[in-house]
Amino acid sequence: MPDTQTPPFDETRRLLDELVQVLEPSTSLKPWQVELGAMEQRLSEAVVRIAVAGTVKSGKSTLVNALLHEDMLRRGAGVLTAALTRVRRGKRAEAKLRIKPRTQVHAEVRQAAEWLAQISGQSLLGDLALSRARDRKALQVLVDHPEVLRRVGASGLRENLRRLQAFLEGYESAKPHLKKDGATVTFKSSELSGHREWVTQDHLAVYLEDVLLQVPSLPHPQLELADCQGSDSPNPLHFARIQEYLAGCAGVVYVISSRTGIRESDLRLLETLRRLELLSRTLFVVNLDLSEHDSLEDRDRVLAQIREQLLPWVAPSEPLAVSALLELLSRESGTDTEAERLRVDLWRKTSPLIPDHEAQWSVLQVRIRQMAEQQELADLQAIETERWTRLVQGLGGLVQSEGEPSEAVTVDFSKERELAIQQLPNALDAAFAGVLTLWQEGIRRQVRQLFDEPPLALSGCLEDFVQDYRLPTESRRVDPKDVVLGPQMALWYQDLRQRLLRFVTEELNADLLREVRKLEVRLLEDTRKLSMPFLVMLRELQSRRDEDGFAEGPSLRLAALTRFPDQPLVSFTTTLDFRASERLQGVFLWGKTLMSRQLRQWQGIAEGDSVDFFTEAVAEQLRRNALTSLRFDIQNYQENLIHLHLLGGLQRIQEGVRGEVSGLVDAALRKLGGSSSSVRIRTGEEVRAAQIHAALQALLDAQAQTANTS
Ligand SMILES: Nc1nc2c(ncn2[C@@H]2O[C@H](COP(=O)(O)OP(=O)(O)OP(=O)(O)O)[C@@H](O)[C@H]2O)c(=O)[nH]1
Ligand SMILES: [Mg+2]
Repeated sequence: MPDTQTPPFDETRRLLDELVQVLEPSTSLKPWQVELGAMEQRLSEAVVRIAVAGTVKSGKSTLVNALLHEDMLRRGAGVLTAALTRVRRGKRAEAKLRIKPRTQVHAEVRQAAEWLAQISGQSLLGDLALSRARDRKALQVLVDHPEVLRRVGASGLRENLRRLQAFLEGYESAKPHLKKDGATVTFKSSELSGHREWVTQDHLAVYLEDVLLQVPSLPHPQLELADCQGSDSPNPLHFARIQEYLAGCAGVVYVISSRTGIRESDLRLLETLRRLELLSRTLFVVNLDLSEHDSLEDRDRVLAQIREQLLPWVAPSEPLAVSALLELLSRESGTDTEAERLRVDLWRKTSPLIPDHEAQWSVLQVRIRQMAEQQELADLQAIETERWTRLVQGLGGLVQSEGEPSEAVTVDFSKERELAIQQLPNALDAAFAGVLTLWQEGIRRQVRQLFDEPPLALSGCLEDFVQDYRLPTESRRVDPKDVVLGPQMALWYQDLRQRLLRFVTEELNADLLREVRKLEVRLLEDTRKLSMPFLVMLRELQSRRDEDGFAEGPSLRLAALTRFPDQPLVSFTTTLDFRASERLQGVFLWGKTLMSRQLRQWQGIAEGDSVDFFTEAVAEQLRRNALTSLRFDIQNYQENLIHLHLLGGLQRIQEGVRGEVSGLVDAALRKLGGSSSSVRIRTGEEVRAAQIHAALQALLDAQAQTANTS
């Protein structure tokens, strides 16, 4: 997106500062200054998100680095962290690492430890804290427990074990940054590369919530590129995070390694893109390994195969083929290894694919720019430009440099009219308040529908899944006594939970996220309808009062003005994982009582029959427990969605609209002779004022010209 679309804020601010010197001391320019700041803020916060996604080791990080012309992101990162790295443009290179809040770290440690404790038959302290050396020692004993190590293959256990190990190992380094509400660690200038250690080493990465890189070399000012984790990480939560990010994306760059082509593990990512309706905004990029393909024919064969594999998803598509590593190492980077350098030198000398790579790389850059120049952002820029025009015109009005105040400024409005205008923001508030109850009802009903009724009917799907759950087949060989007294029950519950998480991530999340986005759009539409008459009224009033007239914003601009606030959508998987360990504790204790009763009943029943009967009874009990906790999770998710996300978001939109209305009201009142007629320029400074006026006028003309030419 060209920079010229942004109004010249700096210049306007400079002129404002000069105006302060020229005008009477009693004239406050504070509101104008605040308004200008707010415009810039809104624009700087508006981003177009593009996710760089693909399976593990397809070359995503290498591609992002190549786009930045620098080895900023660590290539070949581990899989334990679920934090994706967002890259934005900043004046200076900087890495901001958000560290998880202390309570979250404790909850995660506790959750992992809980599983291990159940399995090793140990009991855990009530208030386990990483900050106590004694507790860390106890956790270490748990991690090294022979029983845990013996059963490490069980579903989900290895993941918990690795997580707990990582927390313990990284504790000393993370300790200074563990704060109640989380903390941000910033790496700048010469220390910048220090952030890599945090991202790549599991024992540090496990403490990370989120990574934000700011780099001057990002090609577009309002682009956010996200380097996602490999989509085939075995932990369903990692994939859920990727889905959550994708749900708010404008486009996707999908990286496929030419070494592997489309694999089984690509299918679920493709399916997610399809369900989120992102396939049409996905750019497929084949990362060519130049060591693998020594002729054009060979490359074309690989590309043809990939194209064919993609056919069921996107038809007909021509993936771009580039070598991210070649592109990256062709620039000065400094962190590449000797082996890499030699490899690239060899490619440069021998590979017949280089000219094509160069052409395709240019296309890739253009396509990314096109994705970034997305309508939504263009709309937002148009709105801010319109506001800025109003502001500069208003300032121009203050500087009556060319003699007499114009007719328009002195036109008299009746007091009633002025009062009516003043009342507009309050009237809008009243209108919002009036429909809020209705909205609340509507939102509640629609969120419930997602779970209870077609087309999604998620509750039914979830219940079916749980009802169909069977214990792993080897369970038949388990001695009932093991279940009651040993770790078996915990392992089974863990197994069910893991499968459920995977099912939700793969089958339900994407549909749910998409539907919630649609719900947001409908709510925006309602808000727009409601606020429209107020804005139209004010605009009309303004345009009639204003000599030059206003570039009238079509209703589309209003839709963009009331975009849903930039809040990540939380997927159901995340809620499902929340407090799972506490629930386990309850289930486990409860299960134990039940099972000991059952065991007593079976004393005396013939051996062979009892085992089958017993495992079926356990499975039934697990299913019932799981259903109870699932219903609780659904309710929890719905409440958060309704209150924190939708209603909270609506409130922020309303504040935005109200701000807009108040701004227009102020401007209208100023025109009605309020402040402008009282402004007098001090003698002797009129020449300066005339210059300022001319400068403001020139700014407006220049802006109008760029708008016409672009
Ligand atoms: N030989 C060869 N190596 C490559 C190529 N592209 C990337 N690599 C290397 O492969 C490794 C993995 O690349 P990454 O860019 O980290 O892959 P990724 O998709 O980000 O991997 P994850 O984040 O772990 O999913 C790095 O060491 C890269 O330097 C290529 O075209 N050829
Ligand atoms: Mg990577």
